[in-house]
Order: sequence, then C-alpha cells, then structure tokens
Amino acid sequence: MAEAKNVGDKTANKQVVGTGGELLMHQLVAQGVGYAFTNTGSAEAGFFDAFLTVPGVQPILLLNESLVLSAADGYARASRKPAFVNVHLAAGTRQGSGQLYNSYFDGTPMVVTAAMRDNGSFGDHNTLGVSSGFAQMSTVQDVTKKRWEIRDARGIPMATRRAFSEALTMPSGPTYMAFSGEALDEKSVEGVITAGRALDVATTPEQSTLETIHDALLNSEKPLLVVGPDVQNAQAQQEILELAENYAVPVAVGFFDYGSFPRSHPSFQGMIDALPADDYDVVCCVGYRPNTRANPTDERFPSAFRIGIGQDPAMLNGSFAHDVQLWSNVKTAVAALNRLWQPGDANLHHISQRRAALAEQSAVRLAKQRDGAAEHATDAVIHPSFLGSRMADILAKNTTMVSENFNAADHLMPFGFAEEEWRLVRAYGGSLGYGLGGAVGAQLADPDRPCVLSIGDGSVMYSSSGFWTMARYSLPIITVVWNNMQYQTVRTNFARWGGNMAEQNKYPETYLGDPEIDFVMLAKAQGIQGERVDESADVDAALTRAREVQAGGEPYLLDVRITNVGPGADQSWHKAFSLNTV
Ligand SMILES: Cc1ncc(C[n+]2csc(CCOP(=O)(O)OP(=O)(O)O)c2C)c(N)n1
Repeated sequence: MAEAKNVGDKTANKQVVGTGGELLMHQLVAQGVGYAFTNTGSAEAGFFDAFLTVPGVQPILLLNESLVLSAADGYARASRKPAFVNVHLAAGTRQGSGQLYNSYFDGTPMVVTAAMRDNGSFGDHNTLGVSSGFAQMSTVQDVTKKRWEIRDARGIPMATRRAFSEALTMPSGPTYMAFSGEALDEKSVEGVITAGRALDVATTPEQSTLETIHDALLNSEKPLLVVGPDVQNAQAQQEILELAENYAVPVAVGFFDYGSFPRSHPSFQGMIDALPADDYDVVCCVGYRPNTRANPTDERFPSAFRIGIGQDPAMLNGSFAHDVQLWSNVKTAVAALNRLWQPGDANLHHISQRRAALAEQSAVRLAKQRDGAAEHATDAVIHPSFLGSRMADILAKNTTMVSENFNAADHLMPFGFAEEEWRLVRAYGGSLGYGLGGAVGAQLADPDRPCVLSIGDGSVMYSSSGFWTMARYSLPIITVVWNNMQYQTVRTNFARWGGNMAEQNKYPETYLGDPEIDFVMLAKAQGIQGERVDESADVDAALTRAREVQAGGEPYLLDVRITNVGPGADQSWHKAFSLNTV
C-alpha cells in the first residue's frame, strides 16, 4: 500500500474557556507575546485580571501612553517581533497617538488595544470615551493600518489573530482593537486560539526585471544605491552588502538613517539629501522610504535611470517615478539579483576603478571625521563632535543605540551589520517623545546587547517619566543627555528661514536654560543614579563609569553640557515674562 502523503503541518490550535480578558491573554501567549506594554485603567479590568490566571505575559508599566507606544515600538524594531499594547479607552489612545504616528510612519508591527464604553445606548456624554455618533477607531484612523471594534467576547481570539496577521504582513504596521468592557468581562466564554502569522508573499521576481536591473547597474558609469529601513525589516543586510560590493556602488541613506548601511564601509556616502540632486545615470533604491519635501523637487534624480525595489508599494508609488519598480520582499529580490553577478565582471575597468576610488574617498572621509572631533578635545565647553567620537570609542562594542538626537551625532557612531557593530533604533517620523520609551523597549527586546539612549535635552522632556520604568525593571540603559539648553534644531531652522529673527539674532522659544533643567536630579527622583559632565577632560571617565554601572545591571544617566553650534549658537535670548512682575 502506498504511504500517505504528508499534507503539511496544520496550524496548532487550542480550545480554551475563560473570561473575555483571559481569551485575549491566551491569544497573546499563542502569538509569542512576552511583554504587554501598558498604562493602567479600570475600564480594562477584565484584561488585567487575566494576568493573575493566564501565565506567560509580563506587563510593562509606563507612566503615560506616549511612553507605552514608543516602548512597544522600540521593542518591535529591536526584536523584529510584533509588540502588544493596552491603553485606557479613547483618551489613553489619543494620548499615545503622537508616538503611534511614528510607528505608522515606519511600518512598525504592533497591536494596540483599549477598552471602549457604550456611547449611545443610554447617554451621549462619555468620560474618556468617544462621543456618541463617533467610533473609537476614528481616534487612530490615520495612524493605523487596520482597526476593529469587538463587542462579542467569542470573537476576541479570532479578531486578535487577524490583528496580528495584518500588523505583520508586508507592508507591516500598527493595528488597533477596541474591546467593549462587557466583552472583556464576560465569563465562561469558549474560544479557539490559533496564532496569526504574516501572510506569505509570493517572492519570485520576473527574470527579465532582474536582468534589466543587473544590466543597468553593470553598465552604469555613475550609479547610486539608496537604502532604507526596509532592508533591515526584511533582514536583508548581507544581501545589500553583497550588492553594493559586487558592483562597487556608492550607497546613500535616508534622513537620519545611519542604521541601514555600515557607516565605515567604503561605499557609504551619508544622507541622500546632502548629495548632489542629479549627478547619477542609474539610481537604485532598495527598501528606501522617501520623505516628501512638499514641493516639486520630490521628483528626484530626473535624468537617471531609476529603479525601485521595496516591500511597501506606497513607498515605491508614493514618490518620484521609477523606470523599473519591483514590489517584492527586499531580501529575496536582492538575493535573486546577486545570483546574476558574474565574478569576472569585477575586473571590468570602470568597476575596478570605482572600487579603488570609493576606498580612497572613504579613508579621507573617516580621517576627516576623526580629526574634526579630535580638534575639539580641549575646548572649554564640550563640543558635540568630541562627545560623539568619545562615545563611539568608549561605549560597549555591540551597543544598541536609541537615538533622539538632532546634533548630527549619529554619523560618528560605529553602526553596522556585524555582531560587534552597533545597531540604531530611531523613529524617522520625527514626532518627539520617542527616546525613553524606545530605549525601554529596545533593551527588553535584546537584553544581551548593551543599550544606550542618545538624546537632546529638549527631547528628554517629552518622555521624562520613562526613567521610572528603567529603574523599576532594572534596565541597564545608559542615557546620555546632549544638553545644550536649546531647541537647537528649531533655532537653526529659524535662522535659515531668515526674517526679523535672523536679522536680530533672536529666536523665540528655543532657549531652555531659564530655568536650567537638572537631569541628574530628574533621573534621581525616579530611582536612577547619574552625574553631570562639564569638562571635555572628564568625558572619558564619565563614560567609563556609566559602562561600569551598566555592566552591573543598572541604568545610569550622564547630563553632558555641550556647546551650541550653528547660527544663533551665541544667543540665550527669550521673550522674558514673569507673572510676578506684571
Ligand atoms: C512632537 C514634536 N513637537 C515639536 C517638534 C519640533 N522639534 C523638532 S527638533 C526640536 C528640538 C529638540 O531639542 P533637543 O532634543 O534639545 O535637540 P537639539 O535640537 O537641541 O539638538 C523640536 C522642538 C517635533 N519634532 N515633534
């Protein structure tokens, strides 16, 4: 008798009985959720009660919702797993939406949940809820990929499975679920738990498309590769390195994106916006997420042959026109492209010449950066380039750096793809308030990698109650506050804008030094030790101490007083006002 054929592994499922909240918890366990990022509210009691009966998920408490969302985001980025969030009703959801904006902007996979209250059956006026006539999901409709409202407890596992599947499926992104309190509270509900997965996307690109891209890159005299965060999202780091090295192509990254290509690689050119606008005959964008400049210069590289490879069609179709657009998983597309490479092509004159030129240019660039930082070693006030270069040298080899830093310091850090090189976690949406939460999530995601939060003084204050969470869970994060007592980014942009502000060298509401914020005390109030650093000569010792505390398993903060740079750096003017003297 013929043996039965293997029909495949049936997705495991499990029958459970419990409250609605317990069914949700069982579904989270099946999804592999280790942490629930949360800020507590009594409307979600049915969910919180299940922490006592269904083991497997650790709640992580953050003290406001924007921190909850950024912690979940940092966790998802650093672990490459979907994150789970529970916040309080519509008001808590709205409070977190400034950071949900960042997650949506970058396509971070996460499932965000809250309870909802009946807003019509009995009355219109609804504390913390949405008013009658509106749906709770309307609070997040432009910052989530998909949304559901669930009123029947029996549907909780099914709906949650779909929410995870949707969040994970490319293009990934945050999803939102609002559960009625009654559904979470209901008892003796039967449910079937089946984990939701990303949908498999068919991944074999057309041979002719690959050959067109290969020919363009091979024959190009002046190519440019532009890479973005979707390279890492697809885990295509090795493939992109191979592509860049085969064709000896210079590589640019997006705005502030120093994580998508190793910064000391000979091909690395820095941020795309600093390069000439139209100097290339072939431009190949891989996993790149272009930002609109809201003007006609969005039609980038007009005279180049433009190639786009990406897993998010909105990123390919939502910007400049491409001559070839390949909507595909970046990893499989680039791997297939690499298979067309013939090693003998490395000897082509223009390719070997380009390889040599890139090596030479890169050595000059790195030496210039090093020397530029060393020049400031004895400055009276600590210079940002000096601080950045000392952090790069002294902090742990395999650091994960969460950056909310606008001093253009990230370009000095040893980010790369090798095990001992640093990883960057950063929200490119630019909605401030990411830093402390992001670091909490990144540290939980990868406890074996030392985590450093590099953050401006202005940025700290958008998420300053996050130190408490670092202390509560002994997260050994080093926070380096780049304290220039200014919103320097805004000040320099005001100066560039011109007008009376530039003429008078006065930039309203950019100076933060009156009163001075004491970050050591701010951290101490929440259970974290730290120190203030004023002198260039003290930087190395302070960083070394921070590393020691980190190695001992505790967080530490350095409040580093740095100098201002750029236009208006000399001013501390602000439109003074005191109620006492009115
Ligand atoms: C939610 C939000 N509010 C305001 C801004 C505008 N903004 C951009 S950079 C910046 C200043 C950040 O200050 P700091 O962290 O001290 O860094 P610095 O600019 O001094 O380097 C501000 C207020 C923003 N990006 N996001």
